[in-house]
Amino acid sequence: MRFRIPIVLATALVVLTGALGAGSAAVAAPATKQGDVGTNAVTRYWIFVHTANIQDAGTDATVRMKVYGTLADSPGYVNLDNSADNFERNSNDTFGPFSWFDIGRPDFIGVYKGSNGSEWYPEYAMVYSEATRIWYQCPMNAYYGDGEETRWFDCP
Ligand SMILES: [Ca+2]
Ligand SMILES: [Ca+2]
Repeated sequence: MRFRIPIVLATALVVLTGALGAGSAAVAAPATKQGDVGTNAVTRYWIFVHTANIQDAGTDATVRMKVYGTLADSPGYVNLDNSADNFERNSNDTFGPFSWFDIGRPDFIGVYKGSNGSEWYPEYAMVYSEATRIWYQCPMNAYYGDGEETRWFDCP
């Protein structure tokens, strides 16, 4: 009799621990939140950038973008480059397709500019989802200097 209570308590603890473990596993299982590349169906995305039509707006620097969605994020910063001379004054550059796990609705973007080119003045970016067939608008109107810099913009 004298060992019965501790054994019951130990059993209760094991059950409780098991329940807690199962609970956190259930919460963690759907990897569909910001900070994650997600596990949903793969969708193709396109990225469009308009560089402003003002003096010295263009650059030859490296530009990379990360898209933060309501369900997940793009897998890191993707390099924005194609065969054209990109990010010149008043230019429209389209990049893609990029195959990512569904990020949901684009919430905001992070845009990196390298120091290997002059200043840059992008006016806006758009992210297109082939799943929803919507161009999501991300106003920028930002001035990047000669140096390396990352800035973030809402896609309201
Ligand atoms: Ca250029
Ligand atoms: Ca290029």
